Amino acid sequence: WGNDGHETIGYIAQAFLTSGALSFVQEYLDSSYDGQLGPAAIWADSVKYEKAYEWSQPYHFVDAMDSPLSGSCSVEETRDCGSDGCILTAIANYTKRITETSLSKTQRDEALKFLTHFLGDVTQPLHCENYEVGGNDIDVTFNGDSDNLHSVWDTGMIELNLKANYDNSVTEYADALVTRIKSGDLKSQAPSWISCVNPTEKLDSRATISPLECPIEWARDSNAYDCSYVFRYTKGSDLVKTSYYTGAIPIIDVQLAKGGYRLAAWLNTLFDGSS
Ligand code: DCM
Ligand code: DCM
Ligand code: DCM
Ligand code: ZN
Ligand code: ZN
Repeated sequence: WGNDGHETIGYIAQAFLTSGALSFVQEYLDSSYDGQLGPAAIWADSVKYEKAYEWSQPYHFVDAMDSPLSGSCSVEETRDCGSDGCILTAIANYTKRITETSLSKTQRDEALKFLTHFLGDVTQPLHCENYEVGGNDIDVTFNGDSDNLHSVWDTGMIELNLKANYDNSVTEYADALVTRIKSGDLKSQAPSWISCVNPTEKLDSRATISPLECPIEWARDSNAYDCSYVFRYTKGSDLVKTSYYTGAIPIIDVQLAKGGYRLAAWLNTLFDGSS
């Protein structure tokens, strides 16, 4: 996701933090973010092209080597997560590091900022896809402009939706999604988004469940949209003039809502012992 998507996810998560997780955020998050996960959610993108953080570039996605155009979607850690790591191993790594009391405050702050970002990116269907470099190499027309399919999902459709329906305000959009989760149309499905969440159990070396289990489940959930929707656009037509954009908005809403709700549940489980 682009900045708007990540900020939306951070603000949604903030609304569902319980006391221990909120205390951790307030104590450990770089004070320039004022205890807010929304603005902190874009930090990982702001550093990834710096030499000192180049290693983190592959952590933003997993290149699923499936065949979405043939209707075959799948994510496999051994097949798809390169030796440099991917979003699956990054989430596992930073989940462990955020709880490690031997690490410095700065290291745990970075772990929090990485988790806040990667639990977001894992809900972007094209961040869980190898085909055409996650859609980066697919040229499309969006709202009269030349763009690529990946960028349209990261940024273009969210920006247009914000402008058309939310006063160009990320916080207004996040608030609307929070209300839909708490008492609206997303309430009944929200528990299923966090069915995997129990990071302390996953991190327990005695447990048989791998720390990759939840990230893999989340990546597969996103990747399924690559078969059901993402690549089913009409070639040569503006994505806004066809029904592609209108059909994508409910998917984007639910994916951003999932990212925020899961991030809160993840931190709540780590720092409050229950989700
Ligand atoms: N680093 C990392 N993940 C990697 C490679 C490096 O987190 N896959 C971090 C660890 C070090 C810093 O980057 O703090 C520089 O590492 P090194 O000096 O070992 O290259
Ligand atoms: N880092 C990491 N995984 C490791 C070691 C380090 O992701 N196994 C990251 C955590 C910090 C960054 O590298 O965000 C810098 O680490 P250090 O403080 O160790 O230089
Ligand atoms: N990206 C991806 N899968 C890849 C390569 C890149 O999902 N195999 C994402 C990361 C960025 C966007 O695509 O969100 C553009 O990447 P870059 O800036 O590295 O070209
Ligand atoms: Zn992207
Ligand atoms: Zn990213």
